[in-house]
Amino acid sequence: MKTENSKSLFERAKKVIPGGVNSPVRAFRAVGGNPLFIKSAKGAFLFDEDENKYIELINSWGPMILGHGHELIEKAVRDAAGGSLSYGAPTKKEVEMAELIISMVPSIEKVRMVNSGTEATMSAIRVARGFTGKSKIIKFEGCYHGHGDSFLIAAGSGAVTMGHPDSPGVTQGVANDTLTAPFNDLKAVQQLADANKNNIAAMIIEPVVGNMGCVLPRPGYLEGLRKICDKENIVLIFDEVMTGFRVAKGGAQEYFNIKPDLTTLGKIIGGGMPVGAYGGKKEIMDFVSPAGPVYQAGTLSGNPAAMSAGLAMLKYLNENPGVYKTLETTTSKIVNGIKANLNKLGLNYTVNHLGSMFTLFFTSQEVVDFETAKTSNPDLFGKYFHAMLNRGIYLAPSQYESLFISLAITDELADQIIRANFESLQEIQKLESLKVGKF
Ligand code: HOZ
Repeated sequence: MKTENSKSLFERAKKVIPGGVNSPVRAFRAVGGNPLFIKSAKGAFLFDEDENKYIELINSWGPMILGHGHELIEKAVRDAAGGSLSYGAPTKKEVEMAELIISMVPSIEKVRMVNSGTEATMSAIRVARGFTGKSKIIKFEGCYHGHGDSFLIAAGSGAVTMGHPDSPGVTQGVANDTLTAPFNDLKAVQQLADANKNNIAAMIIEPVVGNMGCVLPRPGYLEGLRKICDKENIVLIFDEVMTGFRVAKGGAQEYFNIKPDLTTLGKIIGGGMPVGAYGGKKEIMDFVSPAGPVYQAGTLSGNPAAMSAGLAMLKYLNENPGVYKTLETTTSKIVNGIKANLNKLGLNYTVNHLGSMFTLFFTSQEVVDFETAKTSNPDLFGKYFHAMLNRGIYLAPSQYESLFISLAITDELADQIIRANFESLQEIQKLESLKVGKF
C-alpha cells in the first residue's frame, strides 16, 4: 500500500499543527504508524491522498448515516451556499430544524443550536446549574462529552489513549465540581447523591457509550438513574451526540423509553457539517438567554449551510424509518460474522453491539464499564487495526471508540468486512503464537 503522500503531509502538518492533527485520535498514536490523509469519500468508501480506497466504518464518528456525499445533502449545501454561508441573524431553516428535532426526539420541547457537541454539553451543564442553583455534576468513567473543562475528568475517547483522562489545564476548582461514578453501577451513583445532598445540579451520561468503545447500559440502569435524578432533583442529561438519530429515530431515549431532562446533540444533526444542539424541558430551556438569565451565544449558531445539510438528512430519516431496520440488519450480519470468525479461530474476544454501533474488544471479559473496557489488549488492537487497514477496511484508530455503520454498506461489503476480519484475526493469532513459541 502506497502511503508516501500521507506521510509527507503528516511531516508538514507536525511542523504547523500540534501533533500534526486537529483532533488527537486521528494521529494514530493508539495504533502506531502514520495517519492517512483523506482526500475524498463517496458512499461507503474513503479515498486517501495516495489514491488508496477503504471501506469506511467511522463515518465521521457517526453522522454519515446515509454514507458519504449523499446527493440530498450535497444538494442542500449547494442550495444554501447560493444564499450566503453565514448571516449571524435568524433564519427560517433554524425554525424548521428546531421543529423537526422536537418532533423526532421524545423529550425535547425547546432546543438551542450551537456549533459542536462540546459546545452543547458545556451549555447544557451551565443551564442545569443555573436552573437548579447547584454546582456539582456527576459524569461516568470512560464517558466523553467533548473537551469542556468539567468533562475532562476520567474521560474516555482520545483522553484515554493519550494518557490524559484528567487533563492538565483543568483547575482544581472545576475538577472538584465533577463527581465520577463507574458506568452501570447504580449503587455508586446513589452513594454520590447521598454524600453530596442538595449539591448536584446535573448528571450527564452517554446512554449507550461510544467513547470507551461501544458499551451498553444494563437492563434497568437508565431507569435507575432517572429515578435517582427525580428523587434528588438532579437534571438528567443524555449526551446523544453519537446515539441521537442513530440507534433510533428519536435516539437512545426512544430506544430505551427513558426521558432525560436535557439532551445534547452534535455533528449528527448537520449531516457532516459542524453543528450541535441542546434541548429539553421548556422550563429548563427557558432559563437560556434571552428567555432567561443563563448566557450562551454564537455567530455561527444555526448556520444556514449546516441547518440545510442537517435538515436534509433528518427529514430523510424521519420519512424513512425503515432505515433503522436496514442499519440493524447490516450491523448484525457483520457482528454475527465476527463472532463466527472468533469461534472458528477459538478466540473468546468480546463484541458489543447496539443498532448500527459496535466494538470488538480484545478481552474475554464482558465489557460493561471503563474498567472492563481497559482489559482489552491495546497491542492486539493495534495489530488488528493495521491488518484490517491493509485489507482496505478503515476502522477507528483506537480501541476506545465505537464503529458506525452507514446505509451505504451493502451485503457484499458486509461480506468483505467479515472476510477481512477473519484474515486479520488469523494473522494476529499467528503472530502471537510465534511470540510465545507455539509453532
Ligand atoms: N473524539 C472523537 C471521537 N470520540 C474523535 C474526533 C475526531 O478525531 O474527529
